[in-house]
Amino acid sequence: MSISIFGAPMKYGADVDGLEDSINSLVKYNKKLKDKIKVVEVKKDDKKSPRNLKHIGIISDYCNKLARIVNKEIEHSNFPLVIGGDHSVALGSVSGVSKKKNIGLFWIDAHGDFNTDKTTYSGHVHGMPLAAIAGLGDNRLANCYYSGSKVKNNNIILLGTRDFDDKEAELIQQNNILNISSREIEKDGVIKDVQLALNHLDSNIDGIHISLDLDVIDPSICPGVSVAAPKGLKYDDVEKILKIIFATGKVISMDIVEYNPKNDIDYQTVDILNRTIELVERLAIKFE
Ligand SMILES: [Mn+2]
Repeated sequence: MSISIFGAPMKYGADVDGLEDSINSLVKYNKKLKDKIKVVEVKKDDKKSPRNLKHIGIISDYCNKLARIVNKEIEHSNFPLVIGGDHSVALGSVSGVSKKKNIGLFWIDAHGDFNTDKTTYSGHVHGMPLAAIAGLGDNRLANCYYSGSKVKNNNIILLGTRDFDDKEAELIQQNNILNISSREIEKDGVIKDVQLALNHLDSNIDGIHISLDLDVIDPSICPGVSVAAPKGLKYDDVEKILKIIFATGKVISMDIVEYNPKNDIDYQTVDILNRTIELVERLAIKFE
């Protein structure tokens, strides 16, 4: 097995500037990554889109393309690692990984990302990918790469959350998604909550995908994200979470998203991103 790292410098899901420079800034910070990362280019969006689904056309095209690329890696038994860009790209990677597979999904994020075109206030698609993965929302998202839901509701775990829209929170409850907040993790400790989450998954899953949004980490140490939310996790906790999940030997793919160099301070966030990539490279090989 080898790791294939892809750069997905998408910004349209967050509809803010800065994310388009994510991969450039990362490889400037760690020049050794330059030859390792294959960038999946984002075209310029010049089409009109509805207010509740901003840039839907370019995002759904991109996710379909990324899904094909990621699926090819899975078929070759490689480990795809997608670096964002905004979190909408995870719809592409999860769609690619989950084709013909029953996967478990860890969505490690300050937010629920469980809005649909009906519940959203902002219209930003990076707040919708997890709902789309569960088969909800606009068809262009819910039917990405292949039609229907990508992961069974009971195999989706939200971890480290603390910031939801009202209707989004309702939708998460209605769909019985296991949601473990950052406050619960602080109270219980990482080991207990991640173990609880692992026990919640089907025992016969074909693999686990981890989608790590850097905004799960406290913004005082990880400010370079698009939508910062206070009272986040310590970086140490994120490392522990990854080590415990990888130790199952079931992790087959991962995303690390939302690094926005425009909001970074003193290279804190790019350093965390770089360290996390190095950790994932070690863990993926150790537990293959
Ligand atoms: Mn997210």
